Amino acid sequence: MNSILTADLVGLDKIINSDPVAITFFIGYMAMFASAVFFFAERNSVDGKWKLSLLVSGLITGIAAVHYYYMRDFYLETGTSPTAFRYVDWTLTVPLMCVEFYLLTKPFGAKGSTLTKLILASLLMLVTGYIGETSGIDNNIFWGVVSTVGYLYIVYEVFAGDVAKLAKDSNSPALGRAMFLLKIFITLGWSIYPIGYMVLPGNLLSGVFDVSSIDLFYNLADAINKIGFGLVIYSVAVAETAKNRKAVA
Ligand SMILES: *C/C=C(C)/C=C/C=C(C)/C=C/C1=C(C)CCCC1(C)C
Repeated sequence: MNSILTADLVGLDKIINSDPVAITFFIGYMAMFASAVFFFAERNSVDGKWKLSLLVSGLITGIAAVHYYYMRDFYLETGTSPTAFRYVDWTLTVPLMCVEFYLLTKPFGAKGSTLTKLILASLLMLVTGYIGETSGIDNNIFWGVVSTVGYLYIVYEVFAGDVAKLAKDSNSPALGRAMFLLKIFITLGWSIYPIGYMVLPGNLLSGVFDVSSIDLFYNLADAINKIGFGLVIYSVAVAETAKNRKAVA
């Protein structure tokens, strides 16, 4: 009887029987999809340079929506974590988030080399994180530490490196506000990922949480960082657009 159930029916069954991981894949997919539509549609209501920022937010959530569609199916079919899909998603969307940081500071003189450094650091973080998740119990702490070096470099750039210096010299209240929030996302929002990673067998939090909760951490963090950060940029864009239009009128 079970063999005739498609992934979708199995999925509905699991969701009805409240499998929290399945539920967050399902909600994550819907939320990413709706956010992408929202960011694309709202491009028309903001001024020039912000249109590109909203386009990038739409791409980030749109790419995530497609991956969540497949990750949800993979999880429902196999009951295991869709690690490879997860890292393909991040390898596309994290560099795009670096582009978001760059676009915020570009009007104040950010250089392409800053963007390159951020992207290289994020690739180091993700490639070594993937090796750690797939290389087994003995090595995941080592690769997690290497990955954290890439993460800490990005934190450094935003708090004390090029990005921070440009924001400081800009004297722009709007950028100041965006930077304040960006720092919260990078430190608190992004730190949820390494906590999820530490649930892996052999790592520091293994046994404290069920191993399937790794996907709960990642799904929660993705919603906060992809949708939440997109909304923050959106609110700054709307406020700046209104201010400019008032100044012109
Ligand atoms: C939209 C996706 C985002 C913002 C993903 C961010 C991912 C991280 C900040 C991952 C960080 C990791 C570490 C710092 C160490 C352990 C391995 C990772 C890859 C989970």
